[in-house]
Amino acid sequence: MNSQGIEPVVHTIIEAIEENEAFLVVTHLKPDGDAVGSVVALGRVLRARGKSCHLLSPGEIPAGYRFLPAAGEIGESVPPREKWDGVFVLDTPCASRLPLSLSGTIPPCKELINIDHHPDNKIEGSLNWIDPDASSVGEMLYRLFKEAGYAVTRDVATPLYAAILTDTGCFRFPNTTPSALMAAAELMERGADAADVADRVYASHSLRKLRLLGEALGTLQTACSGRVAFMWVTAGMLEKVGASLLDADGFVNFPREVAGAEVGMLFKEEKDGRKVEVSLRSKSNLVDVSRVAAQFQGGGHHKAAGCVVEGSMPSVQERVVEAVAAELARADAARTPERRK
Ligand SMILES: [Mn+2]
Repeated sequence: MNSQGIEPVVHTIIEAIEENEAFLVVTHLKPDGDAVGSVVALGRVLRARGKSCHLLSPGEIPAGYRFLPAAGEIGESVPPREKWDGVFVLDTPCASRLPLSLSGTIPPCKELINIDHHPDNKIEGSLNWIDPDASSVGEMLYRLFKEAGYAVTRDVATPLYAAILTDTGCFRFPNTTPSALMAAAELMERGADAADVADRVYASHSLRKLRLLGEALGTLQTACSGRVAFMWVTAGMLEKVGASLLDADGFVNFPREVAGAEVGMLFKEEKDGRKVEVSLRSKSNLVDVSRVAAQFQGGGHHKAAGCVVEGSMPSVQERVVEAVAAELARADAARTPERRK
């Protein structure tokens, strides 16, 4: 596969890399494997091209992804500089998801290069490459590196592979496309060790994380005649097992795995007990959970979305379950208009 299907903006991004020297690479708060893997891979490629490059930490990196950056590879703050040549914003749909150290603003730069696969991306870069069909930003970067003829060495292939693996939920989610699998296979040929990455991400859980999962699974329940499944994590549970909210990363997949559930949700109570973070997953094409998240000023994709809702755990659950029920009813009505009365 060569230039076929490559968007023109990719060539402009490659030119922007070649013509400039100093880059900043940022991604979203509460980083996932795609965010961390993409930042690390791009940073390594830029440095291999002789560019100066600063990678900004998006906050605490979940344990499963900490093997991706080398010690000191990601900085905690932005070094003072009047103007960057290029700022890359990766996998970040809106400025409110930028690292807190940026206070919602992107530092001044010649080129703001926005690379994402969220369809609702609202960052206005000078160069915007948004591909909602891409499994992950990792897959997009791999395409870019190949198009540019940049060397994808093992230390680049591994974080890109991890990005694709995690954003496709171990190649199980609907974004597991032929091109995602082909990219993953090619990254293995370039040195990514699939079994090792899977072990580090999925089979290296701390005891406290698994104990927290035990607490959370105890709350699992269904609503809407089993079409919605959800569970929750409270501040009390975190205290009991000595865990943090980061340890609940990925728990939303358990309600999603309940047979018959079309929507899976996880409710996480914030420390002060005043807000609840809600993760929503849709298993069917029918229900678009980003529509529900948007009602609570959140966002995301058709099948994966999230929001933070003010209120106590029971009241937030009630409101969000109600909104999901309404969305199910709306989707049902849209599917079978002939049965509507
Ligand atoms: Mn992503």
